Amino acid sequence: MADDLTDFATLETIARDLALAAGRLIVDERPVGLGVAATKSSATDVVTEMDRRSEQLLQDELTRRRPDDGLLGEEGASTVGTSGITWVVDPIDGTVNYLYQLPAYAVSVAACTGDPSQPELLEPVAGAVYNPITGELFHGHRGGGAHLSIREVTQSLRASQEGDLSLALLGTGFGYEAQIRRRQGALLAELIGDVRDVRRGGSAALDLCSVAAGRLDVYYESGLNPWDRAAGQLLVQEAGGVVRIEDEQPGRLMVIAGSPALVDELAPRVTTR
Ligand code: LIP
Repeated sequence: MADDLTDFATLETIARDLALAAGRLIVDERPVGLGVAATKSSATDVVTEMDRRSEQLLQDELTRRRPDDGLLGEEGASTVGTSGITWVVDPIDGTVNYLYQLPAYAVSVAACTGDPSQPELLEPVAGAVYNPITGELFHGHRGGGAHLSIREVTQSLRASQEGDLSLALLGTGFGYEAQIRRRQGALLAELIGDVRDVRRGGSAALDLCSVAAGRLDVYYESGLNPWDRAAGQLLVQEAGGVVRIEDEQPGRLMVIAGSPALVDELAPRVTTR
């Protein structure tokens, strides 16, 4: 790239446009009586027709605006590009919240560099996460900082610098498979007495944005897919937070994000599984 920051800023603008468009779609065109169109890893890992329509909109827009880029989407979109940029998108992150009409779901759009054959290792360089219910648009690019725009007002984001775990507001989430959830619940039971309190929002993308905004001091979750975390992890880093992605166990990654001190303290406690 001739001028990375300029190009990254251009990619951020595209990510913002797409997240807004897909976010408006999933609210404005949500059918009455929306049901489950399909399930994936378990009976509770649901897909709706709006997940699919949102991803189709993202794919169509990226084909139009960035025809040489690659694409990886939660609902199956998968194309290898020639530009060195791969878009990693979650058309609705927090699908269960969306299905239940809990106002904590988002469209997550990230532009990444790296080898698309190893999606877990893709590096986000620009991204946007949009909650269409609150109107919060989190966005940023590598070297450009992290920001929150609500309608026409934009503010810079700064992650927590809390150093005391006992004062930390901790976020986490759980997988869709019962046996994994039991293990994740046991881990949380070990931690809950050591922190201020716990929040489980139901959207990793929004949880990571909460870390970037200082609304959570630290967050951990295992089993996330690249599309759940790509945009949010970039925003945490651009807001002065730290993101560590380590093996919880072979083949299953753990994401820990937050203030440097808390990530250092929490990481060994959540990865010795
Ligand atoms: C969700 C994540 C959330 C996790 C859920 C689910 P989805 O993604 O954002 O953090 O706890 O189990 O994986 O399935 O709504 O795109």
